[in-house]
Amino acid sequence: MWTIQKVNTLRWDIYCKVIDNYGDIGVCWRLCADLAQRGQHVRLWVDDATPLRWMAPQGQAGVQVLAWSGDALQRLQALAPADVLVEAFGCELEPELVAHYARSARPPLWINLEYLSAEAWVQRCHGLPSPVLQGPGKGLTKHFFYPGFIPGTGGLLREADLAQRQSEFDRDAWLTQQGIAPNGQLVSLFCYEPQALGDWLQSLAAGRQRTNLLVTAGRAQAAVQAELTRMGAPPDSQQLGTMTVTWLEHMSQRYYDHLLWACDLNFVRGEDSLVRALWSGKPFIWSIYPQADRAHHAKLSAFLDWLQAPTSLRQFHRVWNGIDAGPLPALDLPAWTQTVLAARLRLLQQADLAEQLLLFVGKNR
Ligand code: TRH
Repeated sequence: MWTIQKVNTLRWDIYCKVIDNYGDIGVCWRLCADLAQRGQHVRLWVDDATPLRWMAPQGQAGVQVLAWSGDALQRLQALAPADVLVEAFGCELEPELVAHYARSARPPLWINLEYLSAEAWVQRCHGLPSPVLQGPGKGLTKHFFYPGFIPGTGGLLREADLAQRQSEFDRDAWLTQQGIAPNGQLVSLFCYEPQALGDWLQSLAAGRQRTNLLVTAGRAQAAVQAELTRMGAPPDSQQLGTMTVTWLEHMSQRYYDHLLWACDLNFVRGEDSLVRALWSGKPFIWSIYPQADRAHHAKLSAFLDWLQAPTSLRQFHRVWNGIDAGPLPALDLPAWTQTVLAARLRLLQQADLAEQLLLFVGKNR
């Protein structure tokens, strides 16, 4: 069990660059909101805040969103000095911004928040300091903070009120409110362009069981539409054999959680939705973010090892992620549910990421 230590209210500058997709801003927003809910004052500097319009339309008291643009320095100079500086996912601060922090009477604790991985090296690298030897930040020290699935890593984002929200969730009421028909099994789809998508859609349409496939906005919808066209069906089909297709709009992060909680099976992708799928306790299939050098193969394998995935779940992931050729194995939702619930239990015994970050700052500042 971890010890909860009180940390004073600190001022945080968190920097985020939207590279592609929604993971960078999704994780950063969630972290900012979580810290603010724990009494911290957070400034989120982001180069493109557009996705926050649908991701977090309600905003969050204690979080100020600022444009990370060419004139950021002028704005920064007018603000109270930060206690903690977080560079998310290797987004590099411009030299003049680094110089500003270095000149401060008490420079902030500088943290590099890294991508999530279940690989063994994460535990070794988590928390390591890296003194800055040259340039405008000379004399400062960066600290590497790695999220992770096991003790000795930075943990996963999990808001303090998540379990309560989940226990109060009324699935039927939510589905009615969203206009989603609970036709047969409910499956949510958030993915890139998996090779096996066409075969998967065909098997759902020809299945004995009825499925309502809930396709999230953006790339997942474009990928499904392309496959439907290839199959000779209208791209905006709503019914294909035993498969109903529901085309979703972009929803807020809170509502996306509800979607995961409401479904019998979730397809997720990237980083943040994977974590949310774990918290949902529902069986899921993960599209890992593909990397040119195939580094994601080892990353996926490490995750499936940690998950203690049974053979069918492992094989489904390998085919879904284009590592093995098809066919996709049959779904085994009861077994996969047990796997996810056991994994969630292991995670619940570890401190969450915001808690760990606060402890880390308390210790190193
Ligand atoms: O969008 P992603 O594929 O993000 C990826 C990964 O983070 C990857 O590691 C990174 O390198 C790359 O971006 C640049 O998937 P992810 O991480 O799940 O982020 C999606 C976010 O969008 C998540 O916070 C959930 C949120 N979301 C909504 O808020 N509403 C929605 O309707 C949907 C579908 C998602």
